[in-house]
Amino acid sequence: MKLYKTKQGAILHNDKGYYSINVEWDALINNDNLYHLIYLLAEGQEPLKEADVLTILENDIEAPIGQQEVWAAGVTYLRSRDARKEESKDSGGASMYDKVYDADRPELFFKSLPHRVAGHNQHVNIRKDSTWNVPEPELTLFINSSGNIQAYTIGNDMSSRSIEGENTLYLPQAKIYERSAAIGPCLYIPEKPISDKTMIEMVIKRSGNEVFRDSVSISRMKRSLNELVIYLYAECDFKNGCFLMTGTCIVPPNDFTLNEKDEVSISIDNIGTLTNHIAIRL
Ligand code: DO4
Ligand code: MG
Repeated sequence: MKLYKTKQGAILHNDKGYYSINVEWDALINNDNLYHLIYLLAEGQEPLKEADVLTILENDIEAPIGQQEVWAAGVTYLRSRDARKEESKDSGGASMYDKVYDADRPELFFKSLPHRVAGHNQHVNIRKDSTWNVPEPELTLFINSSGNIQAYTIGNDMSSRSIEGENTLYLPQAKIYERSAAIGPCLYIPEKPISDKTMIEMVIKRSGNEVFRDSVSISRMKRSLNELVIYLYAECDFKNGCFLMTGTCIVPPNDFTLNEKDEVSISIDNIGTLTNHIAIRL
């Protein structure tokens, strides 16, 4: 099942059609059995007219977030470790990435407050003081306040590789700024945890032409999703639940940097596609 947050409220899509769910977003999603709850809320309701819903989904989708914080895991794939070692070799930070890749404790960092998060078809920013900017396509978890993974979405962990590479202590500036995170287009709420055969694909277009495409399976992740959640929840309470981006395995070549107006589309099996346009703040 997919749950969309739109300007007209929450819309559920299951194999029988689209249904309107009339409950406040945070109260709705912070549930211990979200799959069964929304199944029950849709039961007995008339499905919405598909043509109307498709117009709403085309124009009015919001990021599927309320009051939640967004966190991120780093260096969870070999590809990310190697790219980071390369970018920080001149600043002396490279060995950090080997250490964290092999350590018991994962790298977890705060990524965003909800007001800085973009949704599907909205813009994300690159920093004016950064010369090397990339999107990071990441499977993203919605974990409820009890620490259970209830849903999955697509995340874009926008990153400045020039700032991160200059000094590892600059990580918060490389990662946290206005519209440096996107999530969406919906929450995917399966009955069982998603398969590790799930594929992530990213396509970048410039002036309508494809300039980058790559895809990977989440089975290449070094750590389990539950392990990341256990560390995140060890000493933090999240009263509305939280989102956790689980790290990237797709890194464009070193001579690639995003330009204003590029279009980034990230697709994950069963969830859909999150598209964002690249912008620079005035
Ligand atoms: O250590 C820096 C950030 C890592 C990251 O964002 C990732 O691996 O996805
Ligand atoms: Mg990342």
